[in-house]
Amino acid sequence: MTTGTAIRTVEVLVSSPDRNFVTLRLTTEDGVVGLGDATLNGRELSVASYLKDHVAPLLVGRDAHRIEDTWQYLYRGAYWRRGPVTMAAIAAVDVALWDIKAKVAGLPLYQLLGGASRLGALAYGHASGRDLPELFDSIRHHLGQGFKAIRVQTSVPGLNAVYGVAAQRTSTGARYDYEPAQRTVVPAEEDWDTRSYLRHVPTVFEAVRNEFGPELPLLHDGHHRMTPIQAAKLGKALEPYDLFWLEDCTPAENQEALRLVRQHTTTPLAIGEVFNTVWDYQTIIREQLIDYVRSAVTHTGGITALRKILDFAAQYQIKSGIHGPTDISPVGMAAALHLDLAIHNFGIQEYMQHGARTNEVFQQSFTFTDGLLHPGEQPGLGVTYDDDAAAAYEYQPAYLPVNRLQDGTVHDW
Ligand code: EZ4
Ligand code: CO
Repeated sequence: MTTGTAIRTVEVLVSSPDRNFVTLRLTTEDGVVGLGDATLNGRELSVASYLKDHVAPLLVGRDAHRIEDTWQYLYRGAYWRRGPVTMAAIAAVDVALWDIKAKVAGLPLYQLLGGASRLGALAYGHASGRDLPELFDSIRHHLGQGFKAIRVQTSVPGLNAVYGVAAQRTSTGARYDYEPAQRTVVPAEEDWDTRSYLRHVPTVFEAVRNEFGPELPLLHDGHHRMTPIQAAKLGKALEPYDLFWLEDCTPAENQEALRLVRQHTTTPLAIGEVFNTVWDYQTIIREQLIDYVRSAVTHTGGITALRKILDFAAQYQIKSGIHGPTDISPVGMAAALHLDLAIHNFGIQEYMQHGARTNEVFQQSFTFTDGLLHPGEQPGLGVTYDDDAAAAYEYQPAYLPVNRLQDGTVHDW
């Protein structure tokens, strides 16, 4: 090792511009800076502590170039494997090391991952509405912004607040950007009824197809709420509307549940935003029970680990659909975009746009043109962190909602 690439400082930065973010900043003896995203929505400080208390002391003096070795050292070395907190912490280190390596090479990160396989990454945006007119407005708004694929979520008659519908929270003024975490000291509660949902959703997709025609790729997120047989029923009911994918139809910790869903429907399935290692995918990839891998770089141990999952998936013609909500920081999004550009089995990239305050803290070089995202040509990830801007936005407790059935039973959110 040349001493210049030894890690000199490790900083864990917590800021809350539009929402909470945990960012890892590594600096080498030569002064090269690498950023990693360690944000775990609603549990941010646990990852910050994991990094500060248990990882930072192990990194100082290590050669920043040894990415694979550092990954294995942190994963195997902890003895306690997997889990969202551990894997978000490892991801932050991994992405920061890739950022450093690419900067030392003087290349945008995607060049180190094999170079560009496409012009850019097809992105989908989040349209939503309480009723059809509001939903149609939101779809038109996204089409106007250049989106070529749209996720569709709506309210369900009889329910007060449903996952994915921005307009339910008009007080924030965030008309089109659905932001589930709320800055409250205890989680907000939402209500749920699967039968009402199953009756309503196909009527919404029928209306959207009638209005916008057969070409537009449409996606939908079931957000872990159905049993396998309910998911099978929904997939079947949505077949006439030719979805790009149905996401998280079941909680999917039980990978075998997908066998039942798969037997009944040809609607493509996407799963994995809450998964954190390849082991969560072992059965569903090998048995070809899904079509898209939904993991975020940030929650799956970084570029090193997600690349391996996607290479495994590629053997079964399963494609990527990397998670990209606003709780993935611009650093985590940039990492996703470099991977999207380089891999062969790219499917689609989720793109919820960050707010103005977030963009002030994280300066970015990505572009969004004709529906395609591109990470830009700056060496490394192409993201810088502005400490002065961040200083104005201190951490605020925030939680994802909790879901209850109408009789009060806690349900998957
Ligand atoms: O609810 O990232 O597909 N996107 C999603 C997200 C998740 C949030 C949870 O933190 O399901 O909106
Ligand atoms: Co989702």
